[in-house]
Parts: sequence; C-alpha cells; structure tokens
Amino acid sequence: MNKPLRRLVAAFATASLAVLGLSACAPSYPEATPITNDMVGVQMNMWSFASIEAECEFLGQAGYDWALVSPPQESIPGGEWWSHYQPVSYKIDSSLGTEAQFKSMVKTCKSHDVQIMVDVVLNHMTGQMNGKGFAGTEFSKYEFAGLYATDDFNQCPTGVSQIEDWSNVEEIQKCELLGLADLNTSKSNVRDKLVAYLRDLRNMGVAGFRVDAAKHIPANELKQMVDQLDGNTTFISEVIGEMPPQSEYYAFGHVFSFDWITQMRNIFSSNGLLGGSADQNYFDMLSPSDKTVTLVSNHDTERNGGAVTYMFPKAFNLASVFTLAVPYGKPMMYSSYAFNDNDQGPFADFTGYQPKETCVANYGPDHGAYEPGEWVCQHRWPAITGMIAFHKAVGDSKFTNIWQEGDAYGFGRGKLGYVAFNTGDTDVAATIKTSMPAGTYTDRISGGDVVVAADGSMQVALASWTAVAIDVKSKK
Ligand code: LM2
Ligand code: CA
Repeated sequence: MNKPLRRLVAAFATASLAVLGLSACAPSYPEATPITNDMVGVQMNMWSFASIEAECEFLGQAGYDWALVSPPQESIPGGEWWSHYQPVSYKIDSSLGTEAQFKSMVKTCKSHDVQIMVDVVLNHMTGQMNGKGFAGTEFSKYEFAGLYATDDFNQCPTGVSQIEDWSNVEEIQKCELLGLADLNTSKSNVRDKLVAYLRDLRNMGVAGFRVDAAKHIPANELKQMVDQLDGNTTFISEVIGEMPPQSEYYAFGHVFSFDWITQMRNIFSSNGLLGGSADQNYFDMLSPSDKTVTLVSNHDTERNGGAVTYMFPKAFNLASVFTLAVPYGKPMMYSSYAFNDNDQGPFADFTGYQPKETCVANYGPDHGAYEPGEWVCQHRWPAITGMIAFHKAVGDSKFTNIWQEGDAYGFGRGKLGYVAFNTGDTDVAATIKTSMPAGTYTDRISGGDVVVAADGSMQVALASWTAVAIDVKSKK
C-alpha cells in the first residue's frame, strides 16, 4: 500500500469505530511504517538532532526511508561518545540537542518521508557512583529519583557484579555489562518506566527502536515491553554472538546481522575475494531476511577492528554497494565522523551542545585523509546513494548471470539489474552477459553510460576497486 492510501485506510478505520460507538483499547500513536526489505536506513552516528533535521531533505531525496539517531536521553556529561550509553534519566536532553530540537527533527524528517528510529538503552543506567547528568539530574549508582531504587537493579547471581562467563546466559543477562547498573526487567514497575519512555518517543512520531545491548535483557521480558507498543513499531535488537540465540529475539522483531559485518570485512579486506558470494544457499543459512538488518559497520565495530570502515574507503564503498546489491536483509548504511582516539566524541561548544555538523568537502571514497572530528558523510557517497535506487529497482529478484574474471565478479538480479565489482589491483575491461533489455543505461556508481546490446551483453571498464551497476530504472 502506498503512503497516502495507507493514511486514508487508517482514517476510515478510526472513523468507523467512532460511528459504531466503539473505542480502540490500545492507545493510538502517530503513523509509522514497519520497515520492509525494499527500504533503506542509515545510522547517523552521533549526529545532532538539528543537523539530522537539516540533512533530511537530502536523505529523503536519496531514497533513505529511515534514520537511526544515537541515544537521545539524558546521560552522564562528558566528551566521550559513549557517555550517551550511560543513561541518567529519560529526558530528551543531551549534547545531541533538546527535546524541542528532537521533535522538530522528527516532524521535518517525516515531511521528507524519512522516519526516525531511536537507539534506546533499556538494559542499564550509568555505572558511575554518583554525579549530575547533562540536564542537571542528580543520581547515584542504583538511585535515580522518580525512576529506580536499589531493588530495581539485578543482583548478579555469581556474587561478582560484572559479567565474567560469556557463555552463561544468566550471567550475561543479570550481571553488569562494563559495570553499568543492570535493570531488573523481570519487575513490572521497571518495565513500566521503560515502556513509558518508548511510548513518549513513539508519541513524538518516532517509528521504531534499536534496542541497545538486547542480548543482556531476557527476550521474554523485552517482548513484554514490545507488546505494550503498537504493532507498527519497528524493533531491532542488538544480539551479538551465539548466546543467547538471536532467534529468541527475531521471534518478536528484527536483529542486526553481526555475521554480515564480519562477512563484509572478510570479503572486502583483500583483493579478489568476492568470487562465489552471490550464493543464495549462503544467505539461506543466515537469520531470516525479513527479520534481519544488514550493515557494514556500526559505532562499535568501527572501533574494534570488526568491520570495514571509512579508513579503508574503497573497501567501505564497495561493501556498502554489495550490501545494497544482494537479495538479503533490510540494509542500514552507516555515517560517522573521523577520529584518531576511540573514545573521542564529536566536538561540543561552550554550551555543551554540538554545533551543526557539516560534511567534508569532496565527500566520497577518494577524499583522502581526514582531520579528527570531520564528518565523513558516507551517506552522501555517490555509489551508495546510487545503489539505493538499484536496491529499490530490483526488489527481491534472484541472482542470475554470475560472472567472474580474475579479481572481478558480477551478478544479475533477474532481468531488473546487473552489478559488477573489481576488487583487484589492475583495471579490467570485459564483456559480460546479462539478462537486461537492450539499451543505454546510466551507471549507478559513476553516472557514466553503459550500453547493453541486443543479445544482453554489455562492455564494461572496471577500474581497480570500483563497481558498475545498472537497473531497469536507470535505463535512458
Ligand atoms: C552497546 N551495545 O550492546 C553499545 O553498542 C556500546 O557502544 C556500549 O558500550 C555498550 N553496549 C553499553 O551500552 C559503550 C562503549 C564502552 C562504554 C559504554 C558505556 O563501547 O566503552 O564503557 O558505552 O559508556 C565505558 C568505559 C568502560 C567503563 C564503562 C562504565 O569505556 O571502561 O567500564 O563506561 O563506566 C568500567
Ligand atoms: Ca541485564
């Protein structure tokens, strides 16, 4: 159903309930569209609300359907990006901006058809012994006035407060992650506070959530919170590793694919490793496509060596192209700032708030070196925005016409698209057989022309570490 039609149907449903004198039991929320495989998201890591608001016109035009915002709630103060993962209260006020700016962002982005998703920290509160939050809220560890008292936090069954045995699910879920005060979500009063926060955000027009540290929250307790929101709300749980199994979480929402991050790093970290990657059997072994958000990197893996990052720009570019090119998952792109210190967050001014973010000049994989703090703006890289259009044009069509020549590799997506990569040091000129209709196409990567002959063959010149992509919607 298209967006206006969906609105109309929703309006009728409400009207007919009113005519019948009935009222819906569940509270009604602003419109939200559950994410689909055709949609593309982007994590705007540590972008301030005002800057995302300003960027949403671009995001909408580029075809991004949703943007993920870093944890917006009040946290401990401090210039480290990770202070945002240490909540002090659920007031929307942090170096990323105020509640007014947050609401304005959601509204403006919606007007550009970009939904806002929020990174929510439900597993824990800050680990600091005591202090004052960014918005002035005083706290001590295990005492958060108006929210939680000591008995609302888990007692680690091992007697040591920290998680030690990472194969023991009870420890993973009931002991402290990094010394962060671990909320006891088996208690309904604790879940009620967390649900109130989620409802507040949903009422502000937020469409869904990334559940931070979800594996540290028992799936059945998280589900009880999810069930208290409306069914259009998107949930994406962060569940890394084997224990607990991801399937417990995709039973009621989505999961991020950390296998995908690893696979992209493995494939794109050296020359010529793409061969065989257009393999439907491989995708069928992963978590279900309609439950899985695929990504090249996030804020953690960008720092821990687990992912391809902007520091290897050609690899990052092609890994993002590949993620948008295959019939698997609900892709989320990643956009971030340059750093040379893992802890350093974006610079804030004397008010404590971040000044407006602006992209580096000449953003793209050929930009060269960055100064720490510069905004890399991977979400604007031409190959990535070009491939959003490809992704939407090819839908769920199957792999066809797989081609390999040395370090170059390509595949079709039925009759709807074709993409070829060269992950070798030498340029490749080749003729590739496709199932595309004859004609002249615009390459989604370079913007140049690609001609498909009557027999479906196309001639391509693939420079080292570039790609070429055409689809039915790029036909001239
Ligand atoms: C996550 N997912 O499960 C986030 O993606 C990840 O970025 C968070 O860690 C983590 N879980 C907790 O939300 C980050 C950062 C840590 C940082 C924590 C809390 O990667 O380094 O830990 O946020 O701010 C920091 C210190 C750590 C200290 C801890 C508690 O780096 O040394 O542990 O605070 O004071 C004693
Ligand atoms: Ca926990």
